[in-house]
Amino acid sequence: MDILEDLQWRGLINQETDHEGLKEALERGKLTLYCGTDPTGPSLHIGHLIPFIALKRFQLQGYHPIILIGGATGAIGDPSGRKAERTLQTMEQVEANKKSLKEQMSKIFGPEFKIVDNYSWLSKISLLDMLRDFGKNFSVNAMLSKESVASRIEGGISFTEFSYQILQAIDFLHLFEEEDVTLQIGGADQWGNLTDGIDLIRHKHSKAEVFGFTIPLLLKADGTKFGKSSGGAVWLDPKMTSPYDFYQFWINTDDRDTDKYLKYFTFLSKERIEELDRDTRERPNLRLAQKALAYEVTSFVHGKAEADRAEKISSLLFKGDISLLSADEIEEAFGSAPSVAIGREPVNLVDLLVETGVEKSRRQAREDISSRAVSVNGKVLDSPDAAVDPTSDFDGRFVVIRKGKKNYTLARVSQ
Ligand code: 485
Repeated sequence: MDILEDLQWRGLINQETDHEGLKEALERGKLTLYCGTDPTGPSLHIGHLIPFIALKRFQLQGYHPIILIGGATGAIGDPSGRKAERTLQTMEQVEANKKSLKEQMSKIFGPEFKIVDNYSWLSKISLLDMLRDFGKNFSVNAMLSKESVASRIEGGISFTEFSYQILQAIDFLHLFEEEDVTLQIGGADQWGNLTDGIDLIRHKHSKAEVFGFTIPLLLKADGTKFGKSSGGAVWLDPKMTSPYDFYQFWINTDDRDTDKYLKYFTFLSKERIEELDRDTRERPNLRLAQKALAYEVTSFVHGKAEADRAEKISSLLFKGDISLLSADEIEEAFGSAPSVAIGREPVNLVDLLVETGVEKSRRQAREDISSRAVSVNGKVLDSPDAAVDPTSDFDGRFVVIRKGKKNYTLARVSQ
C-alpha cells in the first residue's frame, strides 16, 4: 500500500484538492508537507494528534514533514470552527505557549521533525506591503463565503479574525517558496484556509503544483464529542493529564470505536488491526483492541516505560491485586479521584468504612464485610472486628478500600 492508499484505508482523508495530482507527486518520491497549530494553550490535546500523526506517517515513508507553530496567527485567532470571537491572548501568553508546544512536539515526534514559527516571517510584513502584495489577490466576496466567516456573519466577526485566512495563506506561500512545501494538511475546519493558500500560490506562481487535504472530524459512536473524559480534555502534557489517566481514556473506548481509533492513532499494520477487530467481534470481553490501542498511543506520546507502568497499574487495579503497587503508583492511579483524609491511629474496620463514606451505615458495613465484599490494601477483610493500621502499607501514605469489584476509595493518611 502506498501512503495515500494507507491514509484512505485508515479513513484519514476528508476533502482533497486533487487526488490524482497528489498521487503522482508522491510517486515521484521527495515531497515536503506541513501542518500548523496555533499556541492557544500550553499543551496539545488528543484531538490535535491525528493530523500530526498523519505527518509522522509521511515521514516514515520517506517524505519530509514540517510542523508550523503559529506565533503570529496565535496572536490573531482562527475563526474556523468557532461560534464566537476569541479573546486576544497577550503576547506573553503566546510566547509561553509557543515554548511549551515546541518542547512537547520535539519530545513526541523526535528532534528530526523540523519546526517553524510563522512569527519569523509574518511579523516582518508591513501593513502597506500586506495590502499591496497580498490583499489584491483576495476577493472579499470569496473571503465572506468561506465557512469560517459565513457562519459568523449573523453573530458578528471582527476585521482581525476575518483577516486570519490571509495570514495562513501567506504561510503556505512562504513555505512553498522557501522550503519547497507542496502539501498542507489539517482538520476538517481548515479546508477554507488550506484552499486560500493554494489560490495565493497559484496567483504568484502560475505553474505551481500544490495540494491540500483535510482529515475528517472524529465523531464517537454514541454521538458525543471525541476527546473529552469526565475530567475535561485529554492533554498530552503529563502534568495536565497523567500517563495513567491518558491510558485509561483509551482503555475505556467503546467497542464500536476501537477499529477507527486504531486506524487513526496507531502505526499498527492493516493485518494487526483487522485481527484486533475480529477479536472485538468474537470475544469482546477480553478487550484486546482497547488494550492494544491504549498501549500504543500511550507509548507514542509518553514513551514505553510510562505505557508499561500504566498498563501494570491498570491491570492490577482491575484484578484487585493492588498490594503489588508502590505508593507512587497508588498516587498516580488515584491522583484524579476524590480522596478522604484519615488519621494515623489504628481504627476499627466498620468505623473506617463509615468515616470514609464507603458505607452509609454501620449495619450495611457489617453486612458487606461478612459477605467478603470489602478489601483493604488488596486484602479481603471479613471480620467486622478487624482493626486497620493506616500506616502499615504504601509507605504509610495511603489506605485503599475496595468495595465490590470496581469501587475504590482512597484515604490519605495524615503525615
Ligand atoms: O500556516 C498555518 C498557521 C496556523 C495554523 C495552520 C497553518 C493553525 C490553524 N489555523 C488552527 O487553528 N488549527 C487548530 C489549532 O491550532 O488548534 C487545529 C485545527 C484542527 C487541526 C489541528 O489544529 O482546528 O482541525 O488541524 C492540528
